[in-house]
Amino acid sequence: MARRFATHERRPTAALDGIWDFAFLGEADPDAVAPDRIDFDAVAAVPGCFDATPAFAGRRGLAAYRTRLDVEPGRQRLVFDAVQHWARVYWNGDLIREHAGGFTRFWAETESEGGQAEIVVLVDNRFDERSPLHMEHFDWYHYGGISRSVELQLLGPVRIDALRVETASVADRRVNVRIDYAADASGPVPLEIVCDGRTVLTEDVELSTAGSLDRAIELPWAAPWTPADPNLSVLSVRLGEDDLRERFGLREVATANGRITLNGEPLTLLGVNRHEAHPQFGHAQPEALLVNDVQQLQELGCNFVRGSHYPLDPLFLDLCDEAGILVWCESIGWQYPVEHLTDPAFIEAQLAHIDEMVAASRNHPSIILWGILNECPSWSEAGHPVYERLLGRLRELDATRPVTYAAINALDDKCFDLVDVVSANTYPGWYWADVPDIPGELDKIAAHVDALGHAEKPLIISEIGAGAVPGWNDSIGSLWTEDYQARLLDTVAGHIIDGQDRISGLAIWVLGDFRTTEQREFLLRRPRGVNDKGLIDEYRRPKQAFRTVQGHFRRRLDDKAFDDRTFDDRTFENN
Ligand code: ADA
Repeated sequence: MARRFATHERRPTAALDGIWDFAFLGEADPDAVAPDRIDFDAVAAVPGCFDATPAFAGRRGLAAYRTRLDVEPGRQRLVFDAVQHWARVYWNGDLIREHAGGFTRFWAETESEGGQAEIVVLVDNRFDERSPLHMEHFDWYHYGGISRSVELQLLGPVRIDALRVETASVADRRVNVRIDYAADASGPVPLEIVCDGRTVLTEDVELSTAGSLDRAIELPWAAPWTPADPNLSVLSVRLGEDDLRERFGLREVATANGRITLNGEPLTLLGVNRHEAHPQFGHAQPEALLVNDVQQLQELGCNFVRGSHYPLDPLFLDLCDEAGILVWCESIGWQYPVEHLTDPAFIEAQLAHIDEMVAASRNHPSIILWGILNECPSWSEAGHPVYERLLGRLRELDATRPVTYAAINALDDKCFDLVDVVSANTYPGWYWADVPDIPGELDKIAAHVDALGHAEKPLIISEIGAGAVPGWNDSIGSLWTEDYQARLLDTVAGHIIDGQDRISGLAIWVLGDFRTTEQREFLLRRPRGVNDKGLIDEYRRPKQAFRTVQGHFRRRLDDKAFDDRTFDDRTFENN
């Protein structure tokens, strides 16, 4: 896949990225479409979003992608890093996989006798019961297409399906490794683990037809991963004739005395939210754009980015690992109504999506926090069990990271008892109140959270911001001007950094402008059809506020004493 390291050295893999045949089928019902009867009259880039291209701009409906290639005989695995947002995969006319939900990796498998293979993928970007995670009213435009890389892998009789590397102890340079495998037959095979080019384990293991192998590994040479010194290691596992490689960093995340800590050091998180969207590429982020975004985060002086509001591109996470940028990784969500949230089909789809998110991204050291359900009904009694279930799933999957969600109204929230980190979205000075009220509004949230008995939990302002039409100013600094946005964010950053010490994280809304939903009521509140609370516009050109925020963030990052305030270290414990 498009990563910063090879995930396989032994397993034969072929990148399928490139130009595929394409057909837009519009209103067609996928059940009524025969893959061999499609008239492929156009082409599309993979990865790419068809509705961001001039020929199919803004089209919503069913689309078909096709590619052909020669394959060796054997078990084939097609790996999709993301398809927006419903997919059905055919191999030489046979249906081999259906998948609902964008932004996460899934795979489709089949046996082949070899020779030419024709792969057809039906892709649907409509809002219907097939795609319970995606809703039209979300405040972003749902682009459709095969939006991330596709790879074909040839599998042998033993398959490594997942490799998890968790830091057991930074001090002892020890990690726990779990290898999930499947095998055609039980029996002994060699296991070899190599880390950073050094063989750390060789043995023969007795496999069953599916299972996990757990090993503890010491890496005395490895240096810890920190934002200032993001040291990375690559672990290669060979099992029988198969292999899998993952990159990781030695680091421990914890919470203590109202702060998130990394390797025992309390963190102050200063950053932004980030959508993966571009007017020309939709949710498909060209590599150059990902590099651009990371450079702009660094230029801004960020040490933190919240992936709003879905799992981010694995390559972006690789770049954050290398840049030492701390990441909040969250499952898809945006103000689902209560009835939706409590629908069993929705809950099942969220659980599957969370499983895929964690499986695809758990080894990134940059991810320090898992999140779910942005601005959903955590204010309702009915929401509580749903939050409990989904946060519980995250904890089951990964006991090493704290969990959170962004609350829409912290003063009315009912689920803060369920999280390790309290996070509040708030828009004083924009949707209500005035700029001078902002410090008081933020302090009110902090006091409320403490009064609820959560003073020990870290508190993050997970969204705050103002709209600014790029290039727009007037003589009085009114709403929608760059002046107003800069003034508001100056007050926010000034207060959080210098005016208080309870809130230890800030994610400004938002790094870049992005297109919003086509729903009329939204468009009336979003000039240009764009959510323009970006510090940069949708083409990444800085607005005035970029420099204002940069002044605050850079000053803080340069002030080494700021994070040296001492707190007792307490390893994060799952409850
Ligand atoms: C919310 C939401 C964001 C965005 C923002 C805004 O906080 O979480 O996705 O819609 O409001 O711009 O109003």
